[in-house]
Amino acid sequence: MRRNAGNRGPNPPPPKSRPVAPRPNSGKPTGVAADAKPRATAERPEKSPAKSGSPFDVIEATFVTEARAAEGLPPPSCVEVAFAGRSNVGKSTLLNAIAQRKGLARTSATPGCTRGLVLFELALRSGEAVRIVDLPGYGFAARGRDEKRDWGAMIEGYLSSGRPTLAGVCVLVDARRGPEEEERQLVAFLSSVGVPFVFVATKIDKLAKNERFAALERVGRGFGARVIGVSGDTGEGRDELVRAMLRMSKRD
Ligand SMILES: Nc1nc2c(ncn2[C@@H]2O[C@H](COP(=O)(O)OP(=O)(O)OP(=O)(O)O)[C@@H](O)[C@H]2O)c(=O)[nH]1
Ligand SMILES: [Mg+2]
Repeated sequence: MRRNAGNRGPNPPPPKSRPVAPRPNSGKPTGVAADAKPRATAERPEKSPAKSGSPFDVIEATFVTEARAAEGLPPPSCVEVAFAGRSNVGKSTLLNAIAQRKGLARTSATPGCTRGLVLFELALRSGEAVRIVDLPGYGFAARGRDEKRDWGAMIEGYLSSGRPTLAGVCVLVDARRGPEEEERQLVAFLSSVGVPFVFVATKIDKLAKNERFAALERVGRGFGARVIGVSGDTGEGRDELVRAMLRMSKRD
């Protein structure tokens, strides 16, 4: 798989990677925020009742595992696209929109809902399969220092693990905020480890139609990066994002 093929930002020194201690992986979800909405499907694949006929429709969505370190993930077998971004940016909600399943990934209004590397497998109507990885959010100050450090190590450990199936990362940025220091660091880190990425501007439904173009420009400014505007709530941008994910997964 060809690396360094995605959007490349400026290349300051990467954040230091710390060794990640492997933990036993029970295959069961762990560490869930108190108000998290339950995942509906657990290990059982959820069949799609809809028959819209788009090749990007998900006909089967399966929870694979939740791990606390890259070493706890199953052996690489199917292309993976990971979703990274600060807490509450809408990663898990977007994964549900991509999977066309409401309760697959846990979502919550309380930041810090996702606490491990949560892996799902999607089978598309086109016959393609892709795994999506829900990552814990970063930049949530109300978490304890130790927990933030562990999450940082977990995310960096996974992204720099050299997993051959990791095709790229969707870097989520709230369309109303634009990228901040954490996003710059993440992009620099991805560039330093040679993992392709695309920018995804979330919660686009919160902006009026005539504000969106400028908001997307603001998200990509300074990175020369492609930006896809999405709403996990309304599904806007979902097909365009799935196309971008498949493109990343076909690069070699
Ligand atoms: N209006 C709107 N709200 C959204 C959208 N996506 C997510 N939200 C809301 O934002 C909050 C956080 O959503 P999550 O999907 O749990 O965010 P997350 O990035 O996975 O958060 P962590 O797991 O804590 O990192 C929830 O209250 C969602 O309902 C969106 O596209 N539009
Ligand atoms: Mg989440």
